[in-house]
Amino acid sequence: MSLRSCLARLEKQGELVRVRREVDRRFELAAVAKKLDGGPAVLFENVRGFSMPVLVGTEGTKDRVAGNLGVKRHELIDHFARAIGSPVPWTRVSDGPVKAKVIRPPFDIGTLLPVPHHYEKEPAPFITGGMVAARDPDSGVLNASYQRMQLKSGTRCGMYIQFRHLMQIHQKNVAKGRPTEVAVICGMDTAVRLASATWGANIPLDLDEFAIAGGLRGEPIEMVRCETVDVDVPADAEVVIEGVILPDVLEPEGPMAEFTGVYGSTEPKHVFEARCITMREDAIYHDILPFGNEHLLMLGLPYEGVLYRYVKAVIPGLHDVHITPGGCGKFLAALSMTKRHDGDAKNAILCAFGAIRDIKIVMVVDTDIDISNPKELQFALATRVQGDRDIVMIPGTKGNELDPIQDVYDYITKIGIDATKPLARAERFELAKIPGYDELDLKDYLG
Ligand SMILES: Cc1cc2nc3c(=O)[nH]c(=O)nc-3n(C[C@H](O)[C@H](O)[C@H](O)COP(=O)(O)O)c2cc1C
Ligand SMILES: [Mn+2]
Repeated sequence: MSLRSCLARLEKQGELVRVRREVDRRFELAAVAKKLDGGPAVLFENVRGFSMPVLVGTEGTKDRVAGNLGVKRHELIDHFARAIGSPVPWTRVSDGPVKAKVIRPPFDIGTLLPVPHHYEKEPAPFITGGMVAARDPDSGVLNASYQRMQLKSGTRCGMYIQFRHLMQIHQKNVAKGRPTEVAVICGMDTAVRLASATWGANIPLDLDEFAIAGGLRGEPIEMVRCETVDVDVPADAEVVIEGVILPDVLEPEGPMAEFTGVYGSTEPKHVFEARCITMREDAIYHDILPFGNEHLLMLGLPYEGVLYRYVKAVIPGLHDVHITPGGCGKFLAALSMTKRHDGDAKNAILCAFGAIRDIKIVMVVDTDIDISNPKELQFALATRVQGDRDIVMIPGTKGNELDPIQDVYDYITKIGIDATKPLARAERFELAKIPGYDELDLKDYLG
C-alpha cells in the first residue's frame, strides 16, 4: 500500500484529521500534533509560508500500522519476523512520481520544505522522518535508516549518525577519502518506514532494508535511480533530498528533544550537503514528532520482530514480545513464555540482551499475562518476583548513547527480571476466575 492509498484508507476509517487553519511550523504545528498524539493521523494543509502540507501520525497506533500492512494487530510481529526471513528484492523502474520536480542548487532546504521546529530548546527545525539510503561500497547493497537532520543554511544540514550500518558505510568511504553519497527519503508507506528502522543481531549490513520492506508489502518496491548520487529510491516517495555526507567535517549539532523525551547535548556531528531535491507534483512532507507515540512505535515495532525471531530460535517456549512505549520504544522488553524449567526465563533474558544492544531491562512473564497491558506487567512484577533470586544485573555494559543515565555514568547496568511463577508452586499463583464470566453477555442483564 503506497502512502497515498494509506491516506485514503485512513480518511475512510475516520483515522485522519485535516487541519485547515494556518499553523506556524515553529512550535504550533508540533503542539497540535502532540495534542492529537495517540489519536488520528493529522494532515496540516496550511503551514504558514508553504504550499506543501505536513503529515504526522500515519504509524501512530499498532492497529493503524497493522491496517496499513494489511494484517491483524496480533499478526504484526509474525509478519515482521517473516519479512526479515524472506525479504523480497526491489526492482528498478525508469521513472516515477518522485521525479515530477527536480530542483538543483542553489536552494534553501528550509524554504522549500515545511520542516517543523518541534521543541523549545532546539536551535533549528529538524528533519525527523528522513530515511537515509546509501550503498555499501563493498557489496553494493543498499541500506536505509533514519538519521535526524538539523537544518543549517542553504543546502547544508547536520546529521547525527550512531554506530550502525550507515556509520560503517561512511567509515569505509572516509578511509578512501570519499564522501558518502546518500538520498534522504521523506514520505513513504508503512513498509518502507518500518524496514528503515530495523536493526539488531539478525539484520546484517548486506540485508537490504528495501527488500525487508518488499517482504512487508508482499511485493517488490519499485525504485528509481537518483539524479546526482549512486543510490536508488522508491519511485513513489514524496520528497527525496540527494547529497553527500562530507568525509572530513564535523560541526556542532543539537540539542534536540530525542526519543527519550529529554534534550541531548550539542556536539560535533556529521554534515550533509544537498546536491538536488526531487519531489512529486503535489508532494506531502512526512514528519515524525519526537517522543510521540508514533516515534516510540516506530522504534519498538521493528525491534519486536527482530527480538521475537532471535529469541524464538533458542527458546521455543517464547510466546510473545513487547517493547514498551514507556521504555522509550527501546529500553524495556517484556517477554511471555511457557517454561519447561525454572531457569528457562533467565536464558530468555540473556538471549534478549544479545538480540539488540539498546535493550536495557528485560522482564519475562508467564503466558497468562498480557504483556501489552502495563497493569498486568506491574501485577506480575508485584506478585511473582523474589528480589534476591529473580533479578539479575549486568553492570558495565554498553547501552544507547542517548539514554540519559548512560550519559551520566558512561555505561549501562542491564537488568533482567524473571517474573514467572516458580514451577513447583504454580498453583499458588493461579488467577482467580468466576465461572460463566467469559460467556456472559451484559445485554442479557441490563436494559
Ligand atoms: C524516527 C526515527 C529517528 C531516528 N533517528 C536517528 C538518528 O538521528 N540517528 C541515528 O543514528 N539513529 C536514528 N534512528 C535509529 C536508526 O534509524 C535505526 O536504528 C536503524 O535501524 C539503523 O539502521 P542501519 O544500521 O541500517 O543504519 C532513528 C529511528 C527512528 C525510527
Ligand atoms: Mn542496515
